[in-house]
Parts: sequence; structure tokens; C-alpha cells
Amino acid sequence: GTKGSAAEAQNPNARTIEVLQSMCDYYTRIDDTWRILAYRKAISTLRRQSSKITTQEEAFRLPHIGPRLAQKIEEIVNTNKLKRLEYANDEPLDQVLETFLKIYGVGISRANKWISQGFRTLEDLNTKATLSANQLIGIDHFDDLNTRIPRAEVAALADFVKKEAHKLDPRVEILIGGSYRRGADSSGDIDLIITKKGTTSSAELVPFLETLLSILTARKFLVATLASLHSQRQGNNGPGSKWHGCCVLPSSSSSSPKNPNPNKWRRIDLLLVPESEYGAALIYFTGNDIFNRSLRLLASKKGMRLNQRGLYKEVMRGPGRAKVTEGQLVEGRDERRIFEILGVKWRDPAERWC
Ligand code: DCP
Ligand code: MG
Ligand code: MN
Repeated sequence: GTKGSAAEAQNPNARTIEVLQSMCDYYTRIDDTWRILAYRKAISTLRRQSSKITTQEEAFRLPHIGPRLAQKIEEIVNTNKLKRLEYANDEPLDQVLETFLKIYGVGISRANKWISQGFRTLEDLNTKATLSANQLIGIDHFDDLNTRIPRAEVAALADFVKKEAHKLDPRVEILIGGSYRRGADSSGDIDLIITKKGTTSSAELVPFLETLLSILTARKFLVATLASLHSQRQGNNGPGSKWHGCCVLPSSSSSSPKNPNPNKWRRIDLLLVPESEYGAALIYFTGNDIFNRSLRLLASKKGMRLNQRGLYKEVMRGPGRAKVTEGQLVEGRDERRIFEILGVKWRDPAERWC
């Protein structure tokens, strides 16, 4: 590149800088923000030196160079290479990354951090990493939670919930959303939309759900909570409207006399939706996510706003379509009406794959 100039080559620390830069490139690939920054600062310090830095004591005295980087600088000068770098380039890291990303709730930065800490297998994580309760569940039930759920089993699992729900309150309605509603042969999880006629806020359904959760837990149907109604990430304004967890279809269940997958852990999401927001929630929780994004973009182009609670009009927008005012609710209850007002032809859930 343009940085390989004559001036750079003449720098007494050129080789050291080159190796440190490769190390920095590696940390960039695995998105290790802190180390990227540390290496960049160290490299720029070295660039400003007029003499060759050869020992860790010398290096450590310079600004922005800590003890470990100082040690590495001495290693480079003595051996012309860095063991850590060879190790880093030797690993089939993409495979490891792929595995770590399949752990429930683990994103790219968490996975990359584990890799940079030297972890390469689920066993490494189990024995050496500090894991959250959810990460432990994701690792303990890794295979189950990465197996798609056959359509018939989604229906059987939902029936189990519906039966208990109706015993508790016959006016509560439960619908299977997500990929199941789009007609999928198999689903990644079970998305249940829970509503009741006459409700205008999900808070009205919270006591019902809390009782249902304790019954389903006692029946050994629910086996883990990943995000409760009171989880931090749903904000601090009272209980949220979503519950995420895991369930198992009891083998004795009458609704599944010949369940071919007994005792498998499945992901289940329970979503509380008041009748007044049912249509907007149906659109959102039916998806798919790309379809949702295109509907939202369309709404914003028409001066409206669509979210999982409703369609709003007279939304004031600033630069970059940033919302300035909330706007006024136009429709929330009726899924078809939302399509009509947006001026889009009705799309059957099975046609919402994008
Ligand atoms: N959703 C969305 N944007 C997201 C996540 C979800 O719009 N980032 C909506 C659309 C999804 C629905 O919520 O269809 C349910 O989310 P799931 O993650 O359960 O996805 P699916 O049910 O569509 O697929 P899967 O079979 O993998 O569960
Ligand atoms: Mg789903
Ligand atoms: Mn889901």
C-alpha cells in the first residue's frame, strides 16, 4: 500500500512495526476493539522514534506501550517474528466463530472476545470462560437449540400452551406467529402471540401470563427462562410484554401421542399483545424481518410510521428520516386495514418471505 514508502522502510523500527501491524490486522479481523486501539497507538509511537528500540525496558518507557507490548517488541527484534501471530494465523478461526455464534444469545463481539482469549471449542468455554446463565443454557443444549422444529411439533407444543391457557382464562386467544404462520415446514423457535378481546395495554395481560408461566413450569413444560417480563433489556417502565425461554414437550402429553422428539429443548417466545395493537403485532411477529423492514420503509416514505404497536401518521421527520414527533395512531387493531392504509395489496402470510 501507500504506507510502504521509502520513509517507512528507513524507519529503524520498520520490521517491528510491520509485525505489530499484522497482529493489529488479526485483531481487526476478530473485532477485538481494545487490542486494535492498543496496537495502533504503539505503532504510531514506534513510527516517531529515530533509533531502533531493542529491549522491553526501552519500549516500556515510551508512551502508549504497556508491559506485554514491550515484551512483544523485544521478541520481534530477537527472533524477527511473533509466536502469537503464527498461532493466530494458524487457527481455522472462521469455523470456531461459526460455532460460537450458534450459542443462544451470543453475538459477533462476544464470540470474537472468546477467540482472542484463546478459546476454540465449547469445551474450552465450559471449563475456562466466565459464562452467563443464558450462555450456559446455550452451550448445555447446543444441539437441541440448533435443531429446527418440525411443523407438527410446533403445533403440538402450541396446543399444550393453549390448553393450559384456556383452563385459566377461556377468553384469552393464542396464535402461532413467526415462520410457522408463514407456512414453514420447520421453525427455529415457537412464537406465540397472546391476546384478549377488550384489552388496550399488554400490562392487562401480565397477571394472566405470570400464572400461566408458573403452571407451565410446574408441568415441566417450561424448563428455562432466557428473558423474563422483568428483564433489564425491556426497559425500566414496569414489566415488558415478551417472555423468552425453553420448553420441552412432556412425553406423556396427550396432545402428542407419538412425538418423535421427546425431551428435546425448544426455544419459545411468548408475546403479550392487547387487542388494540393486534394487527400491527401480527404483522411484526409474522415477518419475515426483511418484509417488516420494507413495510416500515414504505410507511416512512409516506410520512407515516409502522411499528409492532401500530401505524401512525403525521410523523415529523428531520434529516435522514429521523423521527421528530411520534405522530397520531391511525390503525393498530386490524392487520388488513394497515395494508390498505399503506396502499399495499394484501399479502398472505405465506407470501411474506421476501
Ligand atoms: N422480527 C423482526 N426483526 C427482528 C427479529 C424478529 O422483524 N430483528 C420479527 C419477524 C420475525 C418474527 O419477529 O418473523 C419472529 O422472529 P423469529 O426470530 O422467531 O423469526 P422467524 O419466526 O421468522 O423464523 P424462525 O423459524 O427462525 O424462528
Ligand atoms: Mg420464530
Ligand atoms: Mn422468535
